[in-house]
Amino acid sequence: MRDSTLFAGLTDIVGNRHLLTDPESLQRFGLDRTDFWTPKPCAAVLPASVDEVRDIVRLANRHRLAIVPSGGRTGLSGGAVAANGELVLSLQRMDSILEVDTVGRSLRCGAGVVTGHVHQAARENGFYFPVDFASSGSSQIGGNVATNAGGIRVIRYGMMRHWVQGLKVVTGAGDVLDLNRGLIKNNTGLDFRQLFIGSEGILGVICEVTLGLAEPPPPGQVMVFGLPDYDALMALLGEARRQLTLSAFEFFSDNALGHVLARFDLKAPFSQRYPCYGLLEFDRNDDAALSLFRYLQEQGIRADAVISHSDEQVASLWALRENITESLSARQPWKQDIAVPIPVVPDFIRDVGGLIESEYSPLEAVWFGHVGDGNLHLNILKPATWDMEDFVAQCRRLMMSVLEKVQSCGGSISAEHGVGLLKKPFLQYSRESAEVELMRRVKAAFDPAGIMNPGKVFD
Ligand code: 2HG
Ligand code: ZN
Repeated sequence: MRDSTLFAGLTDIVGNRHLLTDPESLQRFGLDRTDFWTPKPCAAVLPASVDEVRDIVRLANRHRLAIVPSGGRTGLSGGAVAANGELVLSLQRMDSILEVDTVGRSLRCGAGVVTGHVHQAARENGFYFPVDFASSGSSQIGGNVATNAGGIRVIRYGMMRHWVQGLKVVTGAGDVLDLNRGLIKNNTGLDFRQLFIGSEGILGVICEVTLGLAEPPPPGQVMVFGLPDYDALMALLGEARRQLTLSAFEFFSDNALGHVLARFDLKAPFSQRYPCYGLLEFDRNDDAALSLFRYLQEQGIRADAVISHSDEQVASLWALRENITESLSARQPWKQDIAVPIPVVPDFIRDVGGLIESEYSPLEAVWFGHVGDGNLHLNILKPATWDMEDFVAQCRRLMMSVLEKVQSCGGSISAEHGVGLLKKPFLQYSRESAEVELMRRVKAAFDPAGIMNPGKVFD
């Protein structure tokens, strides 16, 4: 009975065509890029305006119906999973660039705009939007804000938070708030815009976003180094920051490269293999790049390097790094997205790698990520013969040890992917119980009925 009045109400708001209940849609809208849950939303609703979002949230409050806000569903922590009969509220029809202010250097758009379209709109207007990652062709700006997305250029440009100048949101109570209105300066008490950035849908629905735009960077160059160990990688990072204007400093382990080369038709960077690789992007500077290589030689580090001389070479070197996630997906990896203080990186990888080899064989650990930010992606691959249940049990046991190490070195259990469902059981390794209690109270202030993405981040 509830369903028929509810669905009639939703249809009144968005029209018949934009309320989806067929099995294929429920499957598609109920999942992000995680493999561990079975999608089971009651429906997916696709509003086209802030007013429609507001009306849906108010209706859901009356029906005590949980809402899962949904962007491009490229998340890796289960933040957009709907496995409990929730209503998925997709922003995909709110996909317009609403305004580009070329004097104030900002862009206002619907939350459903694909990240890559923001890059393109910025470029067409003579600017640059620097938050970028492998999934930018399908992720959406609202989801990027809700997860405070990071990606490959954080070392120079910071995370999404750095670029958000304004947000139009509908709170869980159904109020429309225009947060900061795109202003650069606005010291008028608590800045709720900041609370919504990284909130993973638990406070309300992000409907519109105003983003700052950057000056386009000078022409860039990419260099990949083959290195003997992680100490050499960190020596390279220190010197590269002295000599070059870096926009990315990434790394990957040799088995990560092996998976990419096995899956994609790409050329290995060197004739021999190295235990790890550093990928640097920087403002073109051939002399400094050469002197960086000489520096490694002077330090007695046996390294190899390749440098790009064309846009095609830039793309093919980046492909070695950006295709790692895709190359591993068939192995249903258990993903960790850890932040540690930069000086700790070599010992951390050695200790955790050693633990996995000695106590968790045949689990395979693949390391890569944004090492210039202290952000390590650890993917544990499921052995083909194991069933999922055994694999998850082993990974959870392993994660206890890994996350104890993260905690003891002052790191974070989620550098950029968020907590969602996947890391909820481990939140106490990064946040005090007093902090989690405060989060609960903040959520209750914005979402008194507790309908917004319940069960995500904390219970
Ligand atoms: C990346 O840096 C993404 O490529 C995905 O954050 C990381 O697949 C992963 O674990
Ligand atoms: Zn990443």
